[in-house]
Amino acid sequence: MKREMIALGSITAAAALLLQVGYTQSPPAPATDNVGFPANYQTAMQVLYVFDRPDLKQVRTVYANSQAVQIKYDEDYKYPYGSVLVMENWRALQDADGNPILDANGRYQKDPAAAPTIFAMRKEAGYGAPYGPNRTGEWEYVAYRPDGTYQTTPQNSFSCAQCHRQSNATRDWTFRTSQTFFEGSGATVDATIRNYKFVPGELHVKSGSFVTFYNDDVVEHNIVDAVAGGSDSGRLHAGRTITYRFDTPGEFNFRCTLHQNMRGKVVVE
Ligand code: HEC
Ligand SMILES: [Cu+2]
Repeated sequence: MKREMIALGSITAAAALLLQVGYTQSPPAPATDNVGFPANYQTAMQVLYVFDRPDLKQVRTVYANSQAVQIKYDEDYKYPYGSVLVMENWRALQDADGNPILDANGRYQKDPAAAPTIFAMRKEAGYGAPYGPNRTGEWEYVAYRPDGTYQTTPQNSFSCAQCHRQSNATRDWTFRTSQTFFEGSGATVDATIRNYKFVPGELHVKSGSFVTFYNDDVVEHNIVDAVAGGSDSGRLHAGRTITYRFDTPGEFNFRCTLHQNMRGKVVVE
């Protein structure tokens, strides 16, 4: 049972009080589990993308079954019936201060002492109707623990549908599955390229740090060392990320050679 939240607007204080104490029922959701526990997802399914969630300090690995991996990017992509997407949420290995300990590629690592939660969504013909106003196409959702018990029951999975409505039908109600098309690595982002600008234009890091750039623009850019013969990222299309490791103290000036006056700097301390 959840207390109803209302925007007060123009209603009177007395009416607001009445509404506040009124309770509402949970939004509609499927009564039975039509998704099914994906017991062997780690071996039977393919990794679509790995996303490091800095706020939750989690490694999120998204797997797709053989139907779901078939989709190709175009303006309006649709997962075939029988598609199952699994997102494994795993606590990131952390140091004593709670900072994620990065691997050799600058990525979060799974904490071997932790157990994951397994979020699953399945698409079949006619699925999803029980969600009523929160329906997201023909997908149904459930979350499990590794032993197959429920983290989120079918009855409570309206919360999944409600949030996935923030995606849209064009992306078939998924969020980051396009990372695979655009080669976004899912590493936490330190700097972006946006509207023909490096944001921020100057970064200060300790030596040994990883810096991930994400092209959050609509066109290609590159990252080329201002010193002749230095590193060159090659063309980075929209949505792509690239990670560098800075070991030597000093100033590294770089630019985009495709656009005049696009410059940035990393200062290694
Ligand atoms: C608060 C919003 C929210 C809720 C609630 C939510 N999701 Fe998601 N889900 C996301 C976002 C955003 C992503 C992309 C990864 C990220 O940003 O962490 C995602 C990704 C996924 C993916 C991987 C495919 C994709 O869309 O990229 C699956 C599978 C998934 N969610 C299932 C579920 C299930 C099952 C539930 C309910 C138990 C659920 N989600 C609840 C927001 C949500
Ligand atoms: Cu550029």
